[in-house]
Amino acid sequence: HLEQGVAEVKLAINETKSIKSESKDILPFKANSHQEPNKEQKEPLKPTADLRMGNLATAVRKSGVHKVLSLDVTHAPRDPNAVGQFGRGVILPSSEDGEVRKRWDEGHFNVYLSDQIPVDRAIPDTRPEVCSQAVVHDDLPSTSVIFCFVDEVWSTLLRSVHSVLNRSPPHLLKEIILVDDFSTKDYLKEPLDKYMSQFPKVRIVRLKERQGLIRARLAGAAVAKGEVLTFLDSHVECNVGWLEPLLERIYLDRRKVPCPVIEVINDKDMSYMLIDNFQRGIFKWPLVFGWNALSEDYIRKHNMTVSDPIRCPVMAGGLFSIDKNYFYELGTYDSGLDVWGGENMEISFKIWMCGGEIEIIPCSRVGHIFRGQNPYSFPKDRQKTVERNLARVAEVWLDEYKDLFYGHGYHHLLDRSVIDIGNLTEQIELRQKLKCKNFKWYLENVYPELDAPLVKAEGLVFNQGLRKCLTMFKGSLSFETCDLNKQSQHFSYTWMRHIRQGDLCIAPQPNVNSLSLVSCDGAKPELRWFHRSSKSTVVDHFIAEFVSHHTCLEAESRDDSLRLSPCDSNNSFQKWQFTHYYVQ
Ligand code: LR7
Ligand code: MN
Repeated sequence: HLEQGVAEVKLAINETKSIKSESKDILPFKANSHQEPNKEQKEPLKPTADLRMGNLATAVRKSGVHKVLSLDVTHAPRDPNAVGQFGRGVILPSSEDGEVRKRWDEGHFNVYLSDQIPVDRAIPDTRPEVCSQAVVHDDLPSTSVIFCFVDEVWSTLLRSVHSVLNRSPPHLLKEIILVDDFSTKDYLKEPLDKYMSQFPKVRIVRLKERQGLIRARLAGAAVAKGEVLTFLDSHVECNVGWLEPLLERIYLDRRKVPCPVIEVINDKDMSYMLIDNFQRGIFKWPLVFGWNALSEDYIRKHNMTVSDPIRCPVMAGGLFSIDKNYFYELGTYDSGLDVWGGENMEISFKIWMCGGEIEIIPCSRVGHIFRGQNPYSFPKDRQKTVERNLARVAEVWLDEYKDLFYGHGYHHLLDRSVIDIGNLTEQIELRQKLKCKNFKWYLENVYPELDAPLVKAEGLVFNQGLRKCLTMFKGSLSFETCDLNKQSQHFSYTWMRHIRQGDLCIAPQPNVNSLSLVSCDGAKPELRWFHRSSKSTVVDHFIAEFVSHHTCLEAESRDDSLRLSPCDSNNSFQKWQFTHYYVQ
């Protein structure tokens, strides 16, 4: 789509002499190499003049293209010998182990070490080589960068902010919005206000009570003035040239939602580690996010190079840009999601199913500290919070596939008298209003690799002892000679672990040792039968777990009826087999 030729990008520079760029040919100013050590280096947490990049340059907006501006004052940093400089890992003497341990829990990473590393340290430019030569449009939209945080560590919060200030073309960075999600730490109050007051582009929004990251991000979005919203976690380091490739994708199509490659800042030695190419965001059941390398086949088939955008079924959640108006058209996040978790699934399904696309942009790279644990407390139980969020997502977006979610260990969430997932009317109406596609479409078009059979097994239910098949006739159960043509012999074994035909499910009646048919209801644990539904096991029991782990479904040879009996691994009348099994 790009026009050829490099148009002028006129940059008006202040007296500040702190830009060092690789692409000197398009930057009409002299780069300063910064070799002299800075006097202030002993106090790494204090800002220096060269960090004040706020109004460094204003570009003339013209419709043309230019090479990605590799703005990076820190390529030649103030103090090349500083701790952790250039993204190097640091091994502290073991005599400091105690200090490291003492401060670890403040952030669940090496806070003691982080505090010694300059807030504007240089990191290696890990982009694929072609990225510095790539061109982007001159008239890209501007962005508001939104960091929400609760009790973030001072040095990592500052490093996040400085990496944005230093490595974003000023004319594209409208503002940085820090949303304080009701932090408890004093240093995040006046000291933070004071520190940030040096940077005209930084605004702080304070929430009056703990909202969680979803509603905190929404509070930031509500006051944002940029054309694009860029969300980042508050312990990141944006790499050289990170912003323009993201904005370029939105410029080309406002329904694209680009994410940077998320690289790793090591939680122990704080080194900046590059990650493998061709990784995409995926999920497995029950909606568990993960990374997955594109297959050789896929790469070959699509002729992909290392710098091509990678389509992602889901995003990790923390780092992405989105056209602000588009974000609102999509109805933002489900604001009923609490604290942490699941919102990445929600926004991903919403984007794909309602006409957008999620991509990872290899030329845009941001380091993130992956922590083993959340370093803040949850207002309610962590596990319950995440489960509830995921159940909301499943109910709104997964259609008939929601059984796969519940069926992977979340059966208990169906009992709404125990778990209140809140009102979903607004979300369901939104999906209708936006005329979003269904989840089947998503699976077929966006994530065909996902294994998502609607039931675990189906077909005839053969009893090994009787050598006959289960039959439902006029509301009762019996056995007949197996016949695939008879619908009365077709059952399925579902993710709810029901033995089901139509809307009827087989229910144990422990008092009379027999079985009945009742209407299926996922919330009723008594309808669940444990059956090893594996393609490799030929026949197996149906254990009525709710009655007892040792009670099994048995065929009665005398009158072709069904009964409950103590499980016996040698009794062939307790062994059953469906025609088809879909689960490994
Ligand atoms: O109540 C809260 N209020 C907040 O403001 C809880 C958190 N937060 C802030 C927090 O300070 C941080 O800046 O929200 C941000 C994200 O929280 P993290 O860093 O504890 O989350 P995470 O990195 O462990 O988890 C990932 O999944 C989350 C699910 O809700 C969010 O989407 C995070 O943004 C997301 N992080 C990433 O995508 C980075 C890469 C991780 C991976 C894979
Ligand atoms: Mn994080």
